[in-house]
Amino acid sequence: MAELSSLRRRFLVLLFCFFALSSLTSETHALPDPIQLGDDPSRDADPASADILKVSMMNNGTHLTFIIECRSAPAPSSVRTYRIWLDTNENGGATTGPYIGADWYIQGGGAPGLYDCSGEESADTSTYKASIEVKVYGKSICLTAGLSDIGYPGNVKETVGIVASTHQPAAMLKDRTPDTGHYSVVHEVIPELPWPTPLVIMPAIVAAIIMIYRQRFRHSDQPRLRR
Ligand SMILES: [Ca+2]
Ligand SMILES: [Ca+2]
Repeated sequence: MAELSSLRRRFLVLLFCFFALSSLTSETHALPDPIQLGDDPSRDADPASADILKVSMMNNGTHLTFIIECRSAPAPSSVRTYRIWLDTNENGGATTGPYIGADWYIQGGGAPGLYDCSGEESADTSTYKASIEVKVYGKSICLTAGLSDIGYPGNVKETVGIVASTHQPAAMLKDRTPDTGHYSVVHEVIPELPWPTPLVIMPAIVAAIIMIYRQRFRHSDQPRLRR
């Protein structure tokens, strides 16, 4: 009977470890703390859902995520888009648009995706490069693109230029941050959590959990000599 109870507990431990591992895997993919790139004035654009207040970025070593916070919940649609412009190459880049010199833009709304705008006359003639992930949380929209899709690390210069913008209707500029110029992020900041790291960390954490529970069960499985 005691053995059956012990087996049941061990089964529960394995179940717990499975869920802990699942949770860690998804957290590691989402995760690191955002780096705030800058604030933008409130009410310098209408509607509120296209008025940028703040832009941040984070990465997990394989993907870059940009978070654009607006005055009200972002609403990407066929007529309202949210873009992150990246200047990653030393030469060339867009010749028109909110960020002249940008090589890429990541777009939420419209036809979402990563677009190559290097050397294009207009952002509207840019070339679709890869799919992205678009999510809206409260008043923020998160745009996630693969680092390898922008040519990282080989084709990314030492300092990357970044601009966030909103457009409505179609490609007409609504808001831009910063209002002039661009944010700069050093190349070395991009990979914060290189991919092999989770492979080392996760098994170590799971092993620690198993050891702790084994210790506890060993104690509780011992026969009680007295009350
Ligand atoms: Ca604004
Ligand atoms: Ca602005």
